[in-house]
Amino acid sequence: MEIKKEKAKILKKIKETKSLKELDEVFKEAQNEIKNFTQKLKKLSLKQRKKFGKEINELKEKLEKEYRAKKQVLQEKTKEKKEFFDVTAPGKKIELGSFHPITLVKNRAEEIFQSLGFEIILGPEIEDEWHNFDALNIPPDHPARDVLSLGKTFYLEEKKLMRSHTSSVQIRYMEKNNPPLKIVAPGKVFRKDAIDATHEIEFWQLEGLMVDKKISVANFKAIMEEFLKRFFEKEMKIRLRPSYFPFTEPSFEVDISCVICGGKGCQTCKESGWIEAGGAGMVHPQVFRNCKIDPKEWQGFAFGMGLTRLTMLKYKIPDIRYFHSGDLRFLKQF
Ligand code: FA5
Repeated sequence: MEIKKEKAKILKKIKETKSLKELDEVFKEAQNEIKNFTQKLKKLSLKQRKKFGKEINELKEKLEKEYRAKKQVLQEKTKEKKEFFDVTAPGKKIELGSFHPITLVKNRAEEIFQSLGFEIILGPEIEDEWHNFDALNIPPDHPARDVLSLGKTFYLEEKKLMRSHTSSVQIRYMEKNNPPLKIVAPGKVFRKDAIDATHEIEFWQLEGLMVDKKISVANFKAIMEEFLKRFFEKEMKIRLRPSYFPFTEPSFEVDISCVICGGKGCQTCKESGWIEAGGAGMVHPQVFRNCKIDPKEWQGFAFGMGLTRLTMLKYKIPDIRYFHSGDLRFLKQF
């Protein structure tokens, strides 16, 4: 039996096939040929049967292997043909994202303060007690430092914490730099506040610090009014209310004339005509001493504005919870 000759013939044919249909035909033909060989085996002696039986099995295996391999090649080719690329078809529009409203406000605030000569400084979100509290003259028994449910600070392991305000950046900067200083530090802060329309547990603040030989509250008022005028693109009034922060003396809350009603009184400002924008004050002498700056020689103001609240005012967003909602209907408006 001329099995070897047949084998070479079959493999050559498979190699030459150009379509799946043709390949199947060659395969079937070869299978029939193998069947013929098997039938002829019966007539042979035991010794010959063993010899040719082995050869037939080898041929069968080889045929199947080659058939599968060629089939895959032909299938790939037809797939490629089907993937027709129409160069004249209009392109797919790539969906572009946009800046989050808080980022827009942060960028604008940075731009304005930079033009007023302030440097932008960033600090870490994970802080230690020294920079978030002690150096800011906040005593160990202050309610904000309470680790139990009364406190508003998120504590981590090894006395680390999520900063509860950006005032920690003031300390980091004053420790490393000598006055005169003029910086703003935007960033995220974290507090265990009950969430409602105006409170989140993660929100943005913008810290400001200006230290020089003769800095007064008048300088602060002028800078703040200029910033607000440019930010809201209209004349803004501010009002300083006496307040208390351990790291400033005197301290005050900064109110701005209501951007919704212009000061006449409305729902947003609870009919008062004023909206609270942040805290501020003259840097406490002890804070200067903690940073190795002589309070007899230097003085300055510091402020901490709620950037998230400022964003709500700028875009008239009635509820702070929209910011983290991930709702595209909200985000696509900016
Ligand atoms: C402070 O955090 C002080 N570090 C500010 C400061 C800096 C005072 C420098 C003096 C000198 P206060 O806790 O009031 O202050 O927060 C400042 C502003 O952050 C608030 O006026 C408000 O606009 C915003 N804010 C406070 N809590 C939340 C909250 N849960 N969600 C959103 N905004 C908040």
